[in-house]
Amino acid sequence: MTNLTTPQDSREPGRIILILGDQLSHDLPSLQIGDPQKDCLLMAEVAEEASYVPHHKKKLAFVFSAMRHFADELTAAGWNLQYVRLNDPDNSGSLIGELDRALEQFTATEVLVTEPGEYRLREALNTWSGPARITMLDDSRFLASHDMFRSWAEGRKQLRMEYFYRDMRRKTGLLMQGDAPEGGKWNYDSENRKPAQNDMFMPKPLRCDPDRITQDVLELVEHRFPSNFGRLTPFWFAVTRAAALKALDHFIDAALPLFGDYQDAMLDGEPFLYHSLLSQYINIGLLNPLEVCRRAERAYYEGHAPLNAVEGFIRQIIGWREYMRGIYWLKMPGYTSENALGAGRDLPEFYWSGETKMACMAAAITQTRDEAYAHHIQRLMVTGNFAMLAGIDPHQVHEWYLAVYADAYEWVEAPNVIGMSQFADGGLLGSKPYAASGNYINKMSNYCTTCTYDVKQKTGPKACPFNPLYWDFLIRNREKLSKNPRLMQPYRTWDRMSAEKQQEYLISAEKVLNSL
Ligand code: FAD
Ligand code: DLZ
Ligand code: SF4
Repeated sequence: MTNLTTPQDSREPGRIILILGDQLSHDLPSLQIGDPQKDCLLMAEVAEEASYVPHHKKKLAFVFSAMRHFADELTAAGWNLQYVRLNDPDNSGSLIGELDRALEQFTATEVLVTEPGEYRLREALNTWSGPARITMLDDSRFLASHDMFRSWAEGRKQLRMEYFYRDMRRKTGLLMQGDAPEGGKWNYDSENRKPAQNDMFMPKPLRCDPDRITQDVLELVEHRFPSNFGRLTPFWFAVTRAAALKALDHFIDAALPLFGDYQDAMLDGEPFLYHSLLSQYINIGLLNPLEVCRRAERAYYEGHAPLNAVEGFIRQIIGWREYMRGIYWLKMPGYTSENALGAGRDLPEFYWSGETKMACMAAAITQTRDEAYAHHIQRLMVTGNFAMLAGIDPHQVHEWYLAVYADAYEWVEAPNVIGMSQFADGGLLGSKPYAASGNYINKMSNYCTTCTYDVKQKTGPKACPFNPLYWDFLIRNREKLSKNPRLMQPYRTWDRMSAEKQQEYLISAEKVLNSL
């Protein structure tokens, strides 16, 4: 660890450049304009960031280890860097406190920081009244600036991702032939909804052995956060850019060709399928989203992966990921407290233990506990769907997701949870709630084959809980949802049911809810 010193030979005071734990990119704007001869870098592991939600142990280890490796790279590149460890005796516990402390040691009139990803931290820095002025730079690692997104959103009745995505294709030129999309269509999702089979070859994600730095961090996390959720070991995430680039190559070679086909599939015992597991590396800054997309695009033009896979993959990154960030900054503050459906039930304890007889929920939660990972359909259609059907308080659901995934930062997690998954923003993001009965899960997975419950039974003690909860959800929210054109059909189906059948559904749902 180095201490900040004012360089002897500088005629004018340098700046302090604060690098946050998810800004581990050598092309970070503040590093690009910083001067290694004069400026000092500050990185700090602090209790406040480590505990604003009870992060998964693997997520904590990932962030701290990647921060330490990145700090070593910056020092080797000639920067004067102060790195504060979590257990340093003088650690004040917050990033603002560490900034104040650094300014006691290093004369600086300016603090340079790339805009934090989360509103909370941006506010803390913007309202800081320390002895230097803060200059906040736009985060150029995103394609759409706040202004660009705001002007795209302005005047639109509905903010549909698909149209935003097309603009991002035009802006980047990814999979474009002049003004036209490659292959003649913008979106190949209709080819991407196949269920997976047990006997398919499943590529495993690249696993990296922990080095000395990671081992120290693993000990630190176990010691400081013994009762946090999640299994700490085996720990195999990449924690450097070099290793993350290998993980990217591995995904492109082994999984991308079938990524599209099985994107929505779920299979017991196969937590990763053909997914990339790159979100934690992109979000923390080890990989640049555009370089990831260009790499996938190359695989298409070299004939290694088909268009449905490559287009689908690129859409997730330049479409959904950028769009989610745009929504977050458009709607904060206040977005994380939205609760359009007035849901108020507490998050069931089994979200932390995985102890439930519902096989799909147990699989998604135990996998989350073990890997700090679940893929999109598990997050959306299993744990998210259940929470929405059961009427769980969306803020509690939001805090759970923010804590348990290695890739979770509020700017991307909150729109996915509050908006896409819980419909708590009243439909800003989705044209209808992602509500589904057990039938959907049965179609897209093999979980139901080993479940205590029977997915075919609609009511009664053996019935799949998703079945009565689905109807209960629609009826509970009839006033708010029945005018939605995409829900007309289910409401008509309900109205055609006999009163006894309706009653059976509602009684079964009540029993499930009372047992939570
Ligand atoms: P892949 O399936 O391989 O997808 C490729 C990449 O596309 C991902 O790495 C990611 O960068 C991007 N991507 C895909 N879908 C989305 C999306 N909906 N929003 C933003 N980026 C997307 N993603 C996060 O990065 N952090 C979160 O905290 C997060 N929380 C979520 C919560 C819920 C309820 C839901 C439904 C989705 C959430 N997502 C989140 C989106 C998505 O589930 C993850 O990005 C994805 O599962 C990460 O795994 P992967 O890298 O294997 O993704
Ligand atoms: C997620 C996280 C954690 C667990 N710890 C730290 C930390 O100790 N120091 C730090 O600078 N950043 C950490 N982070 C990432 C920040 O929470 C993240 O930069 C903000 O949430 C903004 O996205
Ligand atoms: Fe999940 Fe219902 Fe299938 Fe059981 S029967 S795995 S609860 S969908």
